[in-house]
Amino acid sequence: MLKAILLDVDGTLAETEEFHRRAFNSAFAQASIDAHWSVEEYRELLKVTGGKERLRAYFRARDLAISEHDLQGLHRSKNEHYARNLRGGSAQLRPGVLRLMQQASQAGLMLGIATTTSLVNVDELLRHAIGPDWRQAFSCLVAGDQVAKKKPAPDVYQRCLELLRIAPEQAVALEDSPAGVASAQGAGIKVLVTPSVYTAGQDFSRADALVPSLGDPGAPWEREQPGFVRRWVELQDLAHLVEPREIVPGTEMAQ
Ligand code: XBP
Ligand code: MG
Repeated sequence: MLKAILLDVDGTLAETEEFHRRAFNSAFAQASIDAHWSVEEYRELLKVTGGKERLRAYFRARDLAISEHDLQGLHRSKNEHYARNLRGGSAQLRPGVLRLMQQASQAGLMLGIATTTSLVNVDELLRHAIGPDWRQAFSCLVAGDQVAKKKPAPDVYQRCLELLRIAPEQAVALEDSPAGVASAQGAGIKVLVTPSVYTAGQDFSRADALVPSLGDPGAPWEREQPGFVRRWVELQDLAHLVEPREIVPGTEMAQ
């Protein structure tokens, strides 16, 4: 039986990666580092999960020396710009996120966060999108720096399962990236994918379900999606990922 919905943050709860990209560029400029990440370059760079890891990989690939101390400082500066960008911008939750969260709570399901991003960034986003008491909506929150390995490793999801004391088949993960799919499935959890602007068109053939967004009655999908009764994701659709609909013998071929 479904007991928990585990949510990725960047790209899944909200389209935050553009805010991150601009913040990286502001941090480079502030530190007089000759680097500027374009949208196309950032799409590739996102394959390295985690902001510090992304910076490290970028400098290493160009043989640019940067001390660990300076790298940590650059990442902190990026997060400060990110927070400022979010405050000044319009970071909203993606369609259907709040509705499904409310439906899940009303149905007695637990909500958890399993993310690669830093804790300060989760706080910044959800304080604006949900309110100062946002933390109360979640039974667990595991961020990248709290585990040994970030996504695509299964660590964040495994830690969520431990904290919630549930089995993998009692949870469903919501993700937007192939690394997120690998991470959740590595922990034995079924995944529904809603690609984000930065992951659209990537290979999601391993996802357990793939839809354009969670959708909403006020923002339905353009067309029906196989396996979904409405033009948005209902709580029942997530429950069916872990408990497939019963097939009554002899009715499989019925018209
Ligand atoms: C996505 C990421 C993050 C952000 C930056 O994480 O890869 O690294 O781009 O975050 P998720 P930090 O989708 O799992 O939330 O700079 O805070 O690491
Ligand atoms: Mg993501």
